[in-house]
Amino acid sequence: HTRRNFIKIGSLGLGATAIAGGTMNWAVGSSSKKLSGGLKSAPILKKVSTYCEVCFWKCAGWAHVTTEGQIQKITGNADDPQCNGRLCPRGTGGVGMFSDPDRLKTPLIRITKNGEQTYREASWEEAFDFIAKKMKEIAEKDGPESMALFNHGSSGKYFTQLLNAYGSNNVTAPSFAQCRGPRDTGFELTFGESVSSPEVTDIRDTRCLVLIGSHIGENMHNGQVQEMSEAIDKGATIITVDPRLSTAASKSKYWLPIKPSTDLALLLSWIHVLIYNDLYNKEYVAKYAEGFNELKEHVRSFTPEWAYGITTIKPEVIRNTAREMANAAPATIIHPGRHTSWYGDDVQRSRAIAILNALLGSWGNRGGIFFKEGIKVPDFPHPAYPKPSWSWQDTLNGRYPLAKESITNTIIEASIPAEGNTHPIKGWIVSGTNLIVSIPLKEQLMKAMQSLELLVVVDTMPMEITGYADVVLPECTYLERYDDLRATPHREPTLVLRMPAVEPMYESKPAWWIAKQIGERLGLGAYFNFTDFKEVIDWQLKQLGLSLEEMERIGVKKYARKTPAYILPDSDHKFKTASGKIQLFSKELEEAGFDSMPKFTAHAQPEEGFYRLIYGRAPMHTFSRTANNRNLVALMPENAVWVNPQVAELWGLKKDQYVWLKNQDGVVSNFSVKVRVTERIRWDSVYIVHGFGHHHKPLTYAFGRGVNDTELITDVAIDPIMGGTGMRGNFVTFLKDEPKKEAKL
Ligand code: MGD
Ligand code: SF4
Repeated sequence: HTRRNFIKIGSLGLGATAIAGGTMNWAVGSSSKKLSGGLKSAPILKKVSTYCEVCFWKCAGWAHVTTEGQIQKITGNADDPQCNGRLCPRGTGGVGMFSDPDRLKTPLIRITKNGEQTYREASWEEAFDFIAKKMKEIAEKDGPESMALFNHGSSGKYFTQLLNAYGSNNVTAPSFAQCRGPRDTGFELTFGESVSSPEVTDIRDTRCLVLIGSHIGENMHNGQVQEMSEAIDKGATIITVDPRLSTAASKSKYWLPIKPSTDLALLLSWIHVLIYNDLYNKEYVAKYAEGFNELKEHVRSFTPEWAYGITTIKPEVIRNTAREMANAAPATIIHPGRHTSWYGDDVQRSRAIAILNALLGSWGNRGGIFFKEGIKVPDFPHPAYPKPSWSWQDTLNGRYPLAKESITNTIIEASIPAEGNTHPIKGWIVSGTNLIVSIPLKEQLMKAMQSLELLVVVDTMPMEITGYADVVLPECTYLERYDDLRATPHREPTLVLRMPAVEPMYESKPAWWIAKQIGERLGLGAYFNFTDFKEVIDWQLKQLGLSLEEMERIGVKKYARKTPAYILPDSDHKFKTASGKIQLFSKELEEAGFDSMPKFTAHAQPEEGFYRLIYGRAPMHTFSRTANNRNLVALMPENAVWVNPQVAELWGLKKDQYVWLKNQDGVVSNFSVKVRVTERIRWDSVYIVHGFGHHHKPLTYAFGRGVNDTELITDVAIDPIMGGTGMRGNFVTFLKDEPKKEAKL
């Protein structure tokens, strides 16, 4: 018996009334001309300031609005140092998010009709009353701590405020345990702070950039890509470590096609060469680091010859690349990466990367890692939040002692009733994250969703996650709303305004409004003491001595730095660790019962006939959120599985043939995937781009295109230090004929 059957929103014939009520503003930006049938556009009336929400680089831009109220295109704001006036293909195609005909149009409430579960269209009032009633019941029965929020993107902020006001801080996002958590933890342990987002890597002025599995260029973080091509033009050496010839690898002086899962051995051997060949920055290390002697002893035996046997990278290549790094230092960056939850020992790999940067003197030097600076935007006044009696830390049950942010998977686990589950979660709000595609271990996720007393999903699109909700709330897209000022610290402090270019389509509403309305019904109106979010921004700008009118005109406000970006000569710089010194040897790890310095441990390798499943990004898509964007689907409609020619021959696979993938646990992909035969991938691995293989029919553009890597990730190696879910220990084989499958939904 399932409490919550999956409901296909599109099968309900909903939304007709709403469509008639809204204006259809089709995008006619350059990338969408083909699709929108060459619609003639009216003259441009105004340019409205926004920042992009297609990924979290948040490039500042202008929405060009015609006299007929259509968004004709989005362009970059030339004053924004994060994009320099140029958007990436996804940012340009962002209008497709707004004009998507499959958008959620009205609130929906799950009902049972003739014994079948279905949704009915509801008014906002009804939806809010439903949610408030359930949230009150949960607070009374189990305490407000039993509500959790899963969020990603700008909208999460308002629901976080709602939950905090209600009495819970069980707020979580996949961006920690499924993504940058291991990297941030590794760098915090070493330097006392993380490398942030956008990363504080000084790529523009670097002379040597080392990429370990970070595929800048395919992983399209705008400013970073621009800086990398600038660095290449200026003659920087690029060294790329990747089992696949990524775009970055193809632009590199050295491509090290490493055996997957062995990166830590290469890193340790580089540390060995720097120390034992006297190539490290002695002055910097003596002045700013502690634990050098322990490190030297620790890496004594990690010679390039040792690493060769593990990584398949030749000893002279390891020595030469170490020398290149040292020659360019301190203008050398061993890039910390971003999506780093790979093998379960990812904090230690990130530590090794941090240590290399330390030995080269990168942090605090031009062309290495700079100190960020930002503008502090004052908080809009609100009463103090109540103190919850327990929080996400309690869902760890003593595990992952160095987790600084909450872990999606332990919140999911706490949502499954079980003996000994002393901190049960009973309700979720899910905003801006398609958990079905982003969270590995699908069975656990399904069980949790079946157990909940309330599941509210706030989204712009009928993504898979919406089919499990009790209530679905249609949020308007970033082009139709105000949001917080962008104030993320980076090389130059900036403020960016996002305001609505057009009125929200259909019945959709901004998240700040949704959170406020729920709050008011829960008696928490004092926490949302404004009528329109515009008031909040106006107030904040005034505190900063600016005005909304000026920001509307300029979009981006740039400030001069007040603090130096690099360590000044003769300064007595203190790092943000407890002792003020870089931790080559980590006492904190030792005290928590972990290795104080990184060690290599071997990971499982594929059995015969199986290949390691590696995944990554494409420049036209972001996770699963763009998969139905018609502008971007036109550029890349589906993913393909990259297969080495040797393997293709062995299996008799031809270019463009469709195959199913089956993993080590017998899980078969939902759909078939096109074969791409290429020398650019090692024979022991296959590669697919993440975010495809949607099985929700209302996503008319995304449905059935390509495969979903997440459902093939059934073996997860959890990092004991911070709970990151290592997802790269899964192996697949090919099925050429359509497998018999049970319906999965
Ligand atoms: P998306 O898949 O892009 O990101 O995973 P998610 O956070 O789930 O889904 C975003 C959701 O937000 C979509 O449903 C979209 O329609 C909705 N949305 C878009 N704009 C708005 C808005 O303005 N408001 C609201 N309310 N909703 C909006 C990302 C996560 O996945 C991350 S960060 C990483 S790094 C991991 N990557 C990854 C991987 O590479 N491989 C595998 N197998 N799993 C992964 N999981 C992680
Ligand atoms: Fe948007 Fe591209 Fe910038 Fe990301 S990098 S914020 S998708 S323009």
